[in-house]
Amino acid sequence: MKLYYAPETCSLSPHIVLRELGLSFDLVLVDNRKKTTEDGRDFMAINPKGYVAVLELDDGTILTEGPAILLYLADLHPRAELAPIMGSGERYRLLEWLAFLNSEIHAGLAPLFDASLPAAAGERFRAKIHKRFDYLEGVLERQDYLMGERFGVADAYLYTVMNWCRFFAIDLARWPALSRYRERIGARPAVREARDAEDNRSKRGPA
Ligand SMILES: N[C@@H](CCC(=O)N[C@@H](CS)C(=O)NCC(=O)O)C(=O)O
Repeated sequence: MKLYYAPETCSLSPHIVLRELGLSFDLVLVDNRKKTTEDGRDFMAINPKGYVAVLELDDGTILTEGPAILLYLADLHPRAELAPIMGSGERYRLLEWLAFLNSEIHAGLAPLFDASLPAAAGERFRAKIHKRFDYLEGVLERQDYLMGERFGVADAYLYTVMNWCRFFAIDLARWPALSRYRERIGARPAVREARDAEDNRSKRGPA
């Protein structure tokens, strides 16, 4: 398998899950501005939507969209219990979380990367994100992980997008349970390995 990724982006979440599962995979660095891969290919030919994450299976099949990739990976090793099995009631709870993270947190934070965003619009996005974090704070005051007592794919996703807060001067200290959660997930060996690997490879820069 190959994971096409760009450092500090949402592709960190499937990267974490690949390592949590101990799967063998290659990382392919994408230059998101030039839309090229580190081995000189046209990234638009790999994902015409032009964004990471992309998972390429050994038979060449391309899978895009973070939530789909996360579920695909978790289902390769159901015994690791990073996602409830298909058909179970809990599976729908996980889908509920992935939809919330994708549409409310990921898509809620992403516009703040746009340097040309008018200040007033930025404030509206921030206010909405604050409300979503208030909600998450309430959940994480009662439980350690989004799905309850076990780490799972939704946690890899929330951890990844929450890390963007430092780029936008959103001080997580305002949400103590969320801050502790971020530290808890960040201390996992697979998470540290994924971050270190992206750091070291990106320092080399795209070829
Ligand atoms: N709907 C996609 C969005 C993926 C996405 O937003 N990728 C960003 C990085 S976090 C990206 O590569 N953006 C580059 C671009 O859109 O040009 C998903 O949920 O996976």
